[in-house]
Amino acid sequence: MNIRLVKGMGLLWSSLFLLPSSWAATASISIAQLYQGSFLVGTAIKSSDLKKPPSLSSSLSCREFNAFTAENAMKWEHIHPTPDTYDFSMSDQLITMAQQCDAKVIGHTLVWHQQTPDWVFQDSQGNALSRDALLVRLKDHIDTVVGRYKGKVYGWDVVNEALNEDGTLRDTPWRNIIGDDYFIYAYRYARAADPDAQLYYNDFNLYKKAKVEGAITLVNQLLEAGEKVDAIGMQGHYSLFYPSLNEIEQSVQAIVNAGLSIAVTELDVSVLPLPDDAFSGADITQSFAAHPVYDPYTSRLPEAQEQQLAETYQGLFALFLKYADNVDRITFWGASDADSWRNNWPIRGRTDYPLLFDRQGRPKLAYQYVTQFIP
Ligand code: 9MR
Repeated sequence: MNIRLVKGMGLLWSSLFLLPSSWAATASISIAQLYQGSFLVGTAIKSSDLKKPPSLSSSLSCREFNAFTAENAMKWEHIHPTPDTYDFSMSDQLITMAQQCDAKVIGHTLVWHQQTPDWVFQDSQGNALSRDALLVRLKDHIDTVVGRYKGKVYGWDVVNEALNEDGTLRDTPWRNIIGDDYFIYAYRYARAADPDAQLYYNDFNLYKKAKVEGAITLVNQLLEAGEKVDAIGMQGHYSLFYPSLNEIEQSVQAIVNAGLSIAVTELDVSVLPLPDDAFSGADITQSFAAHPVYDPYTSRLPEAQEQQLAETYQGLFALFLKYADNVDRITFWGASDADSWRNNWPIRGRTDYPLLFDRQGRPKLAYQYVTQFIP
């Protein structure tokens, strides 16, 4: 067997290797510890976990991961629901939880066209804001949110999903009102509010050549304008059926060749079939009618698919390890299958199995594959 060690885990390896296959359920070494020295391993924290009292130190997320992203809590509609109201209850809780668990906090997200209330783009009469007025509003939001967590947030997804699939700039209210340079202001304001926080550009489907080239162009424009961008966030909403490892590697290489770093920001691997006309990625405006043919594993995942999922994850981790010098973090979009958004997209109410832990929070075969054998 050709075993490649995770950087810095040599001492741990010999003891792990002797453990029985059920070791993971009780092992005291977490996936984040195993990959320490290579990259952070994070998870998204759902809002319901941020409404509880701060005693989550024994939770799965706390035990296994060392970077936390709020799945929804820091999005504009939650953190800044009306012009004069900020609600920091859940985001403060995320900071507390991260401190208890010794995890980094990733801020998600400052500028997006989704989950941003309509009032953001309107004046008090409901008319479209001018460019200058929207820039003032954007600066106020970033100053307030990033400023509050200065020194406490490791990195921010500053602009999220600004690109079309062909790599051109998406039409959003931000672009329509401010103009093509809207993202330059976002990074400028973010750096001014916390000069030490990492800043990312985050998007899905970056395994597509045209889209990753669009992301690299966008980041280069920012750098040429004198702004700081620390990494491109490849979301990583994948499936057993797409993309190929080769497609992902081509994109990773394109980013590395451009001299940029990578953060895998929202990793999950759906096992469910999709309608032919469904689009890969994470376009949340997509929705299809439920049909049993698209929901085949309601009681359990058959062994063959469990195995395929494990091998897919193993391949992904082997790939990220190969480029570990340029990969800062791998964040899963959730911890257990029960919590995954993939159960509801692009068809509501399905039973998907996209993560490393099952519905009871027990490690799956995929967990064993990414923690034991990296080919
Ligand atoms: O997982 C999130 C889900 O709970 C929300 O309903 C959805 C609404 O926008 O956003 C999901 O997270 C998205 C992330 O913020 C940005 N990339 C795509 C993710 C999946 O849609």
